Amino acid sequence: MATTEKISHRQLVKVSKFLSFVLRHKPDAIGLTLDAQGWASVSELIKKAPSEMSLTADLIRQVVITNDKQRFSLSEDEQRIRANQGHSIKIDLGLTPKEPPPVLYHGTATRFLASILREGLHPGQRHHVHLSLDMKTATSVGQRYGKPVVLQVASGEMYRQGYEFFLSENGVWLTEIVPPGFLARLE
Ligand code: HQG
Repeated sequence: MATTEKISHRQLVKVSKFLSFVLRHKPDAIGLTLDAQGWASVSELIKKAPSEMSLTADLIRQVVITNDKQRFSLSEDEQRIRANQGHSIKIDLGLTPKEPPPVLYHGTATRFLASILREGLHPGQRHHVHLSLDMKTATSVGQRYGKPVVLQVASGEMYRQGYEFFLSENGVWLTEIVPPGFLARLE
């Protein structure tokens, strides 16, 4: 029983990584087409996915439902799927600007700190800078690249000065850039 669960968890993670790759970064890799809002046809995705994914509509639904960060959304009729954030390809998520909480957090690795405090936060390959609502989430985001460090972002002040913020479907705050003057390092 435990083995079955383990394999199935591993399969869910494998499919989640595959979906992140094609829906956020490289639909071309399997000849998939996304529309302007980032949606892909579920049947086309199943047809074009590598056979080792053993992709089915049911497996896709399981990944969407169980995903730890709720990375994907299915359309109501379950015919289409998209990633909720994190894209490097140009798509329009159709998010409306929204007033952020007074403070947000950005987790990064210590080796990026000097550059960030000098230049501010830049989106890099992605569309937006990603900000977290709490320090715990920010710490785990930072851990992906090395020894984590958390920066506090004066999002309320930025908003008052005219910077736009968006809240993704899965609770990640997005903004275009964060100039260094709105950043403070947390110990
Ligand atoms: C850093 C994950 C030097 C920035 C997470 C980050 C997130 C700079 C890296 C989502 C810099 C970009 C996004 C500057 C920014 N100088 N380094 N001026 N400005 N950086 O992966 O925010 O699991 O593109 O600090 O949970 O780490 O994929 O962004 O370290 O929500 O769903 O450049 O990805 O979600 O890295 O992560 P990323 P991120 P998923």
